[in-house]
Amino acid sequence: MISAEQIRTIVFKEGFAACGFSDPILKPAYIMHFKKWINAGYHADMRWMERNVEKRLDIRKRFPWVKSVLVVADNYFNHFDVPLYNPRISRYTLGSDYHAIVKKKLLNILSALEEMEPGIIGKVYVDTGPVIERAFAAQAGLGWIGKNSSLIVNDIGSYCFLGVLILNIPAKQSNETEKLCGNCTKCIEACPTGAIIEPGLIDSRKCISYLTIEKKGDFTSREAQLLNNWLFGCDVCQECCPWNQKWAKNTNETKYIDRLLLIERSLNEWLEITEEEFKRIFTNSSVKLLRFDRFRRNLQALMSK
Ligand code: B12
Ligand code: SF4
Ligand code: SF4
Repeated sequence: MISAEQIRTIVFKEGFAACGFSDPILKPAYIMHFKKWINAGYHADMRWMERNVEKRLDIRKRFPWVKSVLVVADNYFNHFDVPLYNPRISRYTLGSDYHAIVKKKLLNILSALEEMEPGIIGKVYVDTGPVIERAFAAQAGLGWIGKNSSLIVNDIGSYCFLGVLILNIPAKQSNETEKLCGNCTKCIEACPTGAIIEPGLIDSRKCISYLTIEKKGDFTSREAQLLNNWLFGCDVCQECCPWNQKWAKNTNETKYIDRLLLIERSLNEWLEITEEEFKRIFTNSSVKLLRFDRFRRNLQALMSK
């Protein structure tokens, strides 16, 4: 039987910053938290979050063979000075599509495990699957969930992507780590739109990340006022976090920063971009789902401020 230590060695060889094992069963507090979020309508128009809720809350319903969940974190941080007047672009959108990058590395891990132990079954998810990744990451001891609802990985911070490998082999659940937010409320105070309703509970309808990337159709005049100069995504509740200021270090994965020069563009330069150029810049980027019409909508909102 492969040991957890052997798996960890393979994981770190793939370049991940942290990993851990979780039991497939989520603790009741995480289940309650999710139900509270969805029942309040905080998922906005992300209707896919309403589907398969029972399967999302209990992955054994979809994968009856599951015995453990390997959770990984991939650091995407890169230090840069924020140009003062340009439209802001969140760090996670400055590189190539993380879904593909993290997925490929997890599939490499699965292949290595299959070679070592025939009969292993695994299923990889990065972001888009019916899995509450942050809850598994916390259970797997990677870090703690901050009041901004991000998973803050010990010694790394929260600028990291998560991915899971659902496995049919048992592994002892790592210990959950101590929550280090303490009395700090910086993220709640810094959020420009008041989207952090209470610690860990985000109202997507007010969240700039949702509005700029996920929301379909036009903005209401109220929504257009909320962008606070963000063109794609929003990092305010991470930038203000003392743990990111202390721990964040540059990623070794150059693909996560291969569009870094985009932060240099002024609003006027963005406005000149044609649909063809837009496609060229953002093909295989993490914002590939953002269509040109939504990009133009975001720009219009920034112009109207
Ligand atoms: C829907 C979604 C969004 C929505 C809603 C975000 C939200 N906070 O719910 C929107 C579009 C707004 C969004 C924004 C962002 N997202 Co997003 N998103 C997701 C997605 C697909 C599902 C999240 C979800 O289930 N939300 C519902 C809520 C209730 O669940 P949750 O926040 O994950 O919280 C669970 C636990 O953390 C826990 N919990 C949290 N707080 C507390 C407090 C208490 C007291 C308790 C008991 C439990 C608890 O309970 C919850 C349920 O189990 C995940 C991928 C995935 N499949 O998990 C990525 C994911 C969470 N997003 C990610 C990222 C990077 C972002 C952004 C930083 C992008 C950006 N820069 O613009 C922002 C951050 C905004 C924010 N403050 O959360 C990463 C997070 C990485 C990390 N280190 O945490 C993920 C994991 C994608 C990935 N694979 O890397 N996102
Ligand atoms: S991503 Fe921005 S808008 Fe959303 S909760 Fe964080 S600070 Fe608020
Ligand atoms: S800013 Fe403060 S409260 Fe918010 S996540 Fe960071 S440590 Fe926690």
